[in-house]
Amino acid sequence: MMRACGTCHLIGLFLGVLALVAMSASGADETPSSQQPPTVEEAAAFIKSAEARLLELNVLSSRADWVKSTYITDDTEILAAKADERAIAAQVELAKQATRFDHLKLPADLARKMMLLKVSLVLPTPADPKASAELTDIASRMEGAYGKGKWCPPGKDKCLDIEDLTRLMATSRDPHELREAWVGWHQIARPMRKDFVRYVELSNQGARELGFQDTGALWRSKYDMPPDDFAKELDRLWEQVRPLYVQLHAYVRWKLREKYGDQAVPANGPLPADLLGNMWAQSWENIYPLVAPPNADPGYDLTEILKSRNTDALGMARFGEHFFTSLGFAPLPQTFWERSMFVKPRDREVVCHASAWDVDFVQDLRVKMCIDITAEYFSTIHHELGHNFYQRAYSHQPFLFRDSANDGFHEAIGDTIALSITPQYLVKLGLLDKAPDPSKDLGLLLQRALEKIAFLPFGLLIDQWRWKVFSGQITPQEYNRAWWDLRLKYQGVAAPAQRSEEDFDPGAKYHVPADVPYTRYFLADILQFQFHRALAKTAGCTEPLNRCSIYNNKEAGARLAKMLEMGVSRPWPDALEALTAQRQMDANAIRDYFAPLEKWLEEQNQGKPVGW
Ligand code: X8Z
Ligand code: ZN
Repeated sequence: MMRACGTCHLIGLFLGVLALVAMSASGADETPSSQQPPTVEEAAAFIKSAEARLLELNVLSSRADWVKSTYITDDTEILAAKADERAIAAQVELAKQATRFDHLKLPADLARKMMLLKVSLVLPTPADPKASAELTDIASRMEGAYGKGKWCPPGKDKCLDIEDLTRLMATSRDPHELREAWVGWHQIARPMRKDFVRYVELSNQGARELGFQDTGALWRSKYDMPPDDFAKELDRLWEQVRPLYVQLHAYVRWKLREKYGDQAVPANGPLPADLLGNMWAQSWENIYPLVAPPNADPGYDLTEILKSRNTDALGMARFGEHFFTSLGFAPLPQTFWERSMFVKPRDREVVCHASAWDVDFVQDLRVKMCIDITAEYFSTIHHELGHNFYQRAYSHQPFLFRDSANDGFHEAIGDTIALSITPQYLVKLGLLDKAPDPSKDLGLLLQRALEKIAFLPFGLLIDQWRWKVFSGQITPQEYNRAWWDLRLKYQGVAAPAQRSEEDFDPGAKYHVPADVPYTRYFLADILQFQFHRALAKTAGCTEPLNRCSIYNNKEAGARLAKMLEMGVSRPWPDALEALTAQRQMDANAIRDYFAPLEKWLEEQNQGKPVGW
């Protein structure tokens, strides 16, 4: 139903309790009053033809989007916008027609498909053709603007794109250089602000025509529970993990003070966003060398190993595929290797932000990435392949069920596999001679926490901002201030330079101009540890969770496949239960995984300020 990541706005399926009340009143139900009440047979025929029509239109828009994302020009942007508009308009029309069957008692599968059809748009276009075209044009243009974004340092002849800047943020320890790069990149978003304001207006209009209060309400309705309950569920999960985040934050703060000085990093305050090894301060693993525990360093660096073995981009993808085949999944199709984009082309603009595609919704699997040979990209390729293996696993489902149980599941699969990249696994692959002894686990845990625990508040806050923007609680005059308020509140991070409402810092993060909901990554961060714990148990691992790898374990593979094959045919708690025997999302798994580290952090932080 969707390309995972990237261009997910077409039909990001979502489930849940629906407020389509306004629909009939808005004239959506065009059934003449003289007509007989609809029958179950009519409902079945309606869904059958809807699925065929949506499949055809979405394949076409996938193809147009693929070309646009791998060759950004004015023409490809327009062609993609047109194809997207057609597919979305059809979906909107069908969603409105489906209300005709609202009062009919339907078999469970059919009822679920009706519900999915009605609630599945991420970018709801208004019925007015002019407004609809304007909205899809804007969406296409904003993603293109991000893809083309560059910072040209004054006095230098080379402009830097986000890949160059990602490398710089990851490796530079020069605070002046880091700040310049940070400020430079954030400038690319300023011109997007006007488009974004209009995008909010138009997509809200579309959401209201579908009976939702605004686009945020639409986005929250996709989780098999009332939207307000879902928001509360997020708060509950965040409260479960916050104490661990705060400990990590405090520890990193005093290490950064040691490195950059008391002036640069306040004792009790937020961390400067440019000193954390990542443009968005969303994960901090690149500053591991600055914070590594004494005597507990694992003593190897995967980036160095991959580079010294001359691993290339394709080789990285082969490692990822190999993990999945070791679990019993069939190898990727030949077309995957022929049609994917693994490296950044030299001669054209592309959207480098990694994404995974299933262009024909059956087996035309592809990734689109600009791979660098680093440990970070080693994880990312596993992340992307998780999407592809999920897509293929549910491809035998009817069209409306071809999606993940909820969007957090889609994001969690590849990451779950990446949790199995343990030193013992690297030894099996021949990448490492000897696994470090258990006394070094602390270093490995800290490395992982810098990636996974640091990410949690970031994963949450992007949509906390967008939901308020869609609801009007945050107005365009305060976009940027509200953004930094949330970054302070959740992450305890501050802008490294003066900001104003001339800036549009949210736009410097891919998923905002690309219209990709972000809460899914927060959910995935929690879910992947639940999945890992369950699969490790299936594989018979009795060691601490960070030492468990499901590599080569066919039982774990079969259990995973069973959940993936369900697609979105059942409410997500059913899918979760199939894998984990739990029906609730539960942050205890991630807390348990990091428990030894948490204890150590608390000891380290004794007598030091905690919080901001
Ligand atoms: O966007 C992604 C994936 C594609 S779905 C590379 N991620 C988020 C991000 O980069 O911000 C994965 C982790 C979070
Ligand atoms: Zn993803």
